Amino acid sequence: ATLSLGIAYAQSPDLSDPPAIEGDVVGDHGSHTLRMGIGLAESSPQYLSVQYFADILDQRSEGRISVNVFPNSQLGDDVQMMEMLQTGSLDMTYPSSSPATTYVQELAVFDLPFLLPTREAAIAVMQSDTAQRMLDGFEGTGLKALTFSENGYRQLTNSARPVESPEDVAGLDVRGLTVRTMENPVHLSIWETLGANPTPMAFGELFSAMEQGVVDGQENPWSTILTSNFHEVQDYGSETRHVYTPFIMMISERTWDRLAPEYQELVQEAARQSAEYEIQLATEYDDWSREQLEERGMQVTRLNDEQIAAFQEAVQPVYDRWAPRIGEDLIAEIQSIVESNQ
Ligand code: TK8
Repeated sequence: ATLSLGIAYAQSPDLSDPPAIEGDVVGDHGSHTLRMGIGLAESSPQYLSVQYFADILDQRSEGRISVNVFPNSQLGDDVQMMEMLQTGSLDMTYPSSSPATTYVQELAVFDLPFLLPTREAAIAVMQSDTAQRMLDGFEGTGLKALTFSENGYRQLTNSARPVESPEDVAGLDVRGLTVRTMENPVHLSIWETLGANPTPMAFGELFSAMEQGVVDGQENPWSTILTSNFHEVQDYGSETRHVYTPFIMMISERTWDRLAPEYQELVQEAARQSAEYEIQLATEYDDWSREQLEERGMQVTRLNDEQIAAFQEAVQPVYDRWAPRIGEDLIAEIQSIVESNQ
């Protein structure tokens, strides 16, 4: 976009091309058009990788399986679209893991703050048997979970003040920040514990809620903040990296059951390949997006180790409260994957 000042901003970082599509063409088992709704914009890693998913299916089925993608939450938010998959009124969606905890409670482990310290560790966890068990946990819900991919490290933005400590969130002489959270109890607990006024809300309603001052802030990865134009309504950002949340690509069980086994295999394989590509794009987008946000006028605070530690300490009650419910064994399992993949 060219602003009136004449500044032309880059629309995306130098992105890797999608890997060449390999593998045989599958047999003719009839034609299918899969409608997929996603929350994010056309410029997001999520959308770009879904295009690759569609290309794989198109090429390897010789055009018999096509995917129509509806971005920008236009068909509904994560919660609504998962319900649409259950009833069969939508074929596919790609929500965050956090609102999907209503189906598979174990997924809430990803909502625990500061659990996954590096992207390498996060990827190892997403590719682990433990993670596969969570995907398998959807069986019988009407949703078939195909793969994890990266939503990413979440960062706090707001329109009220720079934030570099939990005290800045809570506000000492001023009121605590009103922060939109995903529809998930652990996230609610994180922001309550930090002294904010958490307000769970659908992602699709967030921009106008910030624009109208219904909430002061929100938290999402830099790439989402940029590709959703949140900088237009958020002056301050803080690199809190307080939680790493994945996406889960899903297909309606009704749709799945209508696909021939060879088509099912192809869809599963394409989902995995596109997830790998998505993770790569999300990685390429991450720091670049923060820089772009700064260029576009957002005041971004980088937190040093000590400042991060202060947040980590402040949210300890979230662990105390949630660890027993999420499962100490599961948390230990995740921690051991983290330790061997630092
Ligand atoms: C998009 C959502 C979004 C998530 C959120 O459908 O709600 O904040 O991070 O990206 O899944």
